[in-house]
Amino acid sequence: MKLILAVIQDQDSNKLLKALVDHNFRATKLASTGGFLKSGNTTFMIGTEDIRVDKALQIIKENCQSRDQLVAPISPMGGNADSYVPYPVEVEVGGATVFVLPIENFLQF
Ligand code: 2BA
Repeated sequence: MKLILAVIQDQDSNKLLKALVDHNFRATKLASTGGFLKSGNTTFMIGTEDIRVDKALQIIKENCQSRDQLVAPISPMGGNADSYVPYPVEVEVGGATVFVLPIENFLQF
């Protein structure tokens, strides 16, 4: 069994959740925050059998798209000086950042 952790953009989360449930995957949706943009994103936890991992990855790939996002200058008053960016920068935020982890035990009580 594997645990898939997928960090995706909020805009894709409902579509992805529906597609996963339609394909009989069990998933948990968590509200998360990206360390770089410091804005909200969504993390999915999907526990599944090894043989279904590729199907889950395919569904994630098909339902999550990358987008360019403009990062506004951050006031040095609002954050620490290390992260101060004096001008707007555009970053491409990926459709999904995915980790596949082995599961030692899966228990439900
Ligand atoms: P954020 O950390 O908010 O990063 C958003 C996007 O900003 C990234 O998109 C990347 O294009 C850019 N970025 C991140 N760190 C950067 C840096 N030090 N310098 C320049 N640009 C930088 P993605 O790479 O597609 O990542 C999207 C989100 O996935 C991230 O949001 C973070 O929440 C998560 N993520 C990405 N890599 C991760 C990792 N190795 N571990 C844990 N979470 C990760």
